[in-house]
Amino acid sequence: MRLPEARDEALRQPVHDARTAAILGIALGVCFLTCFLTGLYSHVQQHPVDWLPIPPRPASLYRVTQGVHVATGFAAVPLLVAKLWSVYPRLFRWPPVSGVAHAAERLMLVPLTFGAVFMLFSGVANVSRWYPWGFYFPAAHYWVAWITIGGLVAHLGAKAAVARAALARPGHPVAAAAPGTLGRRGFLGAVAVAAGVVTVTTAGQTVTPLRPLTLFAQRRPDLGPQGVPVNRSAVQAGVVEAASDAGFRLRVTGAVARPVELTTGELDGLARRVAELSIACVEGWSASARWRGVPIADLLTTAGVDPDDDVTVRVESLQAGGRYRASELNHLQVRDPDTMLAVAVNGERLDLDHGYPCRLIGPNRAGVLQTKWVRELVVIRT
Ligand SMILES: Nc1nc2c(c(=O)[nH]1)N[C@H]1C(S)=C(S)[C@@H](COP(=O)(O)O)O[C@H]1N2
Ligand SMILES: [Mo]
Repeated sequence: MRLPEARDEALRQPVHDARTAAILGIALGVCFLTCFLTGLYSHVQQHPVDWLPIPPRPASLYRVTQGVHVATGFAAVPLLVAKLWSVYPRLFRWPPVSGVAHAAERLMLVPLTFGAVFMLFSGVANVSRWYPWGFYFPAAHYWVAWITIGGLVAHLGAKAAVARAALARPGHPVAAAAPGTLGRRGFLGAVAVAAGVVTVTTAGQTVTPLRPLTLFAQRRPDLGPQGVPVNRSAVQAGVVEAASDAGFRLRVTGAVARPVELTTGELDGLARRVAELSIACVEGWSASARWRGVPIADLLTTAGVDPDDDVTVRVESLQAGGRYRASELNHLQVRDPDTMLAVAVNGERLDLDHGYPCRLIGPNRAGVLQTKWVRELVVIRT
């Protein structure tokens, strides 16, 4: 069979018709937009902007948004494969374009398709801690997201009318599948099952009841010292010696009336605040634990700073290098009594791998911002 006939024959199959493409497009669009918005939130957590300070409440917001981000990203993989399968015969239409507007519309499919494939591939690889590339993942993942969403919006605009018409018709006049091939229902059903299975086996890393089903998750949230996974160990961070040094002092410096220095024992004596808070990693796993620590606001008061003044705090780790050796607390987070330097977790002294002698833990913060092995709080007046 020659190509045009093969194409026309394929397009008559319900799995390749406009109705199937529209249904898959809607499912994929919902996944992508949800993934995009939760991704933007994660970006603003990690790259704070002055006009939109991240509030510390609700405490578990980031845990939910990032869980949804990773789950919708994973669910989109089978949906995208199905969508590309459904529309690929259209690639061979002849002539390829029927005018300038149509040419522009088809051209926008290039950033949309490559962007979508890149986003899902890089996201899944990142969650699997596989980095087969030379670029910095968060920056690439962020910028290609805008390109992809741009392509998606253009595509939605171009296809809205066609999709609406295809959905309004109850079925294609020639909707019967060729013998031995899948009909629309069978195909969409299989795709839905695949997306569901992928979601359920991924979400276990953050939704406790699904934990036994965890398959596509790199972390079981309950594995690790003190029932919390470890992202970077003390050995990997090169802090074993500094963190175990009996001469350790936590320092509060910067715009303070009285600089403060506290020994590990003094910190422990001040650590009377207990809160149930979660570590919610950008990679989608999360784990809740009971932390005991000293509220940052108390440490500021000791240093002669009124935490109700507009101050931010830079939290510095003993770790010498690495991207996550420091983080910032905005003025809202500084005032929250549960934003603290923890010295104990789940009733035990903090494990070296969880940040002994003390680590930052606060409500509604991305895991990367929960700095471990804290040595200094630098107060900044805004
Ligand atoms: N100093 C330092 N703190 C750090 C990190 C790091 O690499 N160095 N990793 C962060 C990341 S990415 C996460 S998810 C949490 C994990 O904390 P945990 O290992 O106690 O679970 O610690 C954060 N704090
Ligand atoms: Mo993380």
